[in-house]
Amino acid sequence: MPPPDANLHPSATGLAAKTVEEHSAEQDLKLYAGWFCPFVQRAWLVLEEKKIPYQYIEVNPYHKPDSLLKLNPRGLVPTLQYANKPLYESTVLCEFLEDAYPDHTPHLLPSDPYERARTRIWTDFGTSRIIPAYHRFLQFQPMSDKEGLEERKKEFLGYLQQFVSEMDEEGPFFGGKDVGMIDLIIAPFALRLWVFDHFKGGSGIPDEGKGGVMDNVWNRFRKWLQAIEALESVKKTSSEREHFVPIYQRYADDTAQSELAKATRGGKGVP
Ligand SMILES: N[C@@H](CCC(=O)N[C@@H](CS)C(=O)NCC(=O)O)C(=O)O
Repeated sequence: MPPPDANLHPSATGLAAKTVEEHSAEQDLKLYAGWFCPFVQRAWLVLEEKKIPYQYIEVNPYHKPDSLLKLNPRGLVPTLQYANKPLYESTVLCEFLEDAYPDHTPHLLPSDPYERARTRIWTDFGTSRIIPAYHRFLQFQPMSDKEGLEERKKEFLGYLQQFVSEMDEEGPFFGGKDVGMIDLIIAPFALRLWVFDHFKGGSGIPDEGKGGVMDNVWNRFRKWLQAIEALESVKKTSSEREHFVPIYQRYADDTAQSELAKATRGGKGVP
């Protein structure tokens, strides 16, 4: 059984490769990253949106070089080195960048305290409900258990609908016309929704006009996703799809499942 990184392309591709190159010079702020990782992309998007100077350092978190383990004993990406001190956990990093670089715009949290708190509630909902349900759906096996697969899909779509219902009516972003932290925290996972089409027979998100009573919600979701996909920061941190396929291949392979389950029980992160 191959390890999770057996087919891992070693570096970013496409526009992301150019961004990596532009950020290869030594800087005080260092992002230890894996090009493929949605948690990395959260912090990377914040760095790019706010134009904070940083050095991008590609590491393979499944091989955990000493340089990474010294900063983060769990050896996960993203890890930041700031003034020679370590920081990790993607949502913490995003908030930290907002706090530590107050002169860098755009500001990504609402200035109104109520809206700021409300954003945190729904960011937490994303992290504690949507993303775990997304992974349960993606990892579900065996594919022959149609009922089980349908249940996981329903769970994921239900949470996503709840989240979308909380968005500003006009948008296009969660809080209105400007992109915010909450958008950047959820975006990396939304940008990878195509993996469900590839490996799980579809995400279940209905095509335009096919959402029945939920059509408004799905239209709002589409508007949000289009705005996310159009962001320069998203383009500049996205690698070519073909290199993601081998990483997610193990989620399509029944025989890979028991090994994957073992790996994830051991606290291993999933891309
Ligand atoms: N909760 C962490 C998750 C980070 C994570 O799971 N990263 C994966 C790559 S996408 C990783 O480093 N995996 C290595 C491993 O599981 O040993 C965060 O939000 O930063």
